[in-house]
Amino acid sequence: MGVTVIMFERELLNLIATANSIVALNGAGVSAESGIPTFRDALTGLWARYNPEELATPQAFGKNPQLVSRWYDQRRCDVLKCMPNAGHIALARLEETCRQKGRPFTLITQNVDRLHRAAGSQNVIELHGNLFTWRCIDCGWEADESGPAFDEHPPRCECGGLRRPGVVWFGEALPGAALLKAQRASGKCALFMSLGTSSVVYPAAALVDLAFENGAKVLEINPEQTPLSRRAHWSLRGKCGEILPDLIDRAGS
Ligand code: BJW
Ligand code: ZN
Repeated sequence: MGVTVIMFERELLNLIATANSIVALNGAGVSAESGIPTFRDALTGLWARYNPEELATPQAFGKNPQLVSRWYDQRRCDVLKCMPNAGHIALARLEETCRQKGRPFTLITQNVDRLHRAAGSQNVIELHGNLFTWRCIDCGWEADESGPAFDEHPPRCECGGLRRPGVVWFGEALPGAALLKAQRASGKCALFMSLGTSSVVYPAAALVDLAFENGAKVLEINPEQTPLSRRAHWSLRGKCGEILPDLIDRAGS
């Protein structure tokens, strides 16, 4: 088994320990170590011949609602078997430490798996919705459905309309209040952490620009290079579940 040894700069540790406002923007890589495939990972089994970017659209749902509904139901069932990993837990701990010290900490996630809540994070901004909320495309019915798989795909609403997952597909607007909160926090933070995201999906990928404009320092953690890597003040190559706990421990947070 490989051992990741990362030397953290004192400035970064100090910033985590003292920054008066921290934002963490998370992507699928944060949940990878919980066993949840990243969004752009090759799909397996039945889904191997599909491109996730083509399934996550209103057009795909309109064209083949059964296929899209089955894909989301499969993912929902898979996620229910997964636990938060060390990265999720470290972020929940950092939030708690910041809360005790009266320092604002904002966790913004693009993930739809709700694992941050399961890890104990209290304030999570879900930019792309989540897999557990469903809504009717006709009457506006909306509910949390965390139970077993449905028999019918897509599930039918009492009004006769189709129910769809409460996630944000390509071409759809993000939830306005969540986006505004994320933009406000990003625009006034001192440290912006971009964790486990490919930084290619907008408007989430533009939040870091608000942080840069405000003079914030930017930390990225990702095993791969991304479009943000060259611009970040620190771009650490590795897994969030390995780097984050160590980083937060050493910062004394
Ligand atoms: C690890 C790791 C480990 C692995 N540790 N790291 C500006 C420019 C260009 C295009 C656009 C633009 N503005 C808007 C667009 C269009 C579009 C877009 O961004 N397209 C780009 C792809 C080009 N955006 C939209 O359509 C958005 N809507 C919009 O803009 O609406 C405008 C509008 C306004 C008013 C009215 C109407 C419309 C909506 C975007 C919605 C995104 N939805 C999805 C699906 C959610 C549901 C689902 O899960 O099925 O969200 S797409 C998908 O991408 C998902 C993710 O949340 C999101 C981000 O992906 P993420 O998290 O970065 O995952 P990956 O897989 O890409 O990367 C994982 C990373 O982890 C990798 O880098 C690995 O290396 C790393 N990793 N293991 C740390 N252990
Ligand atoms: Zn309905």
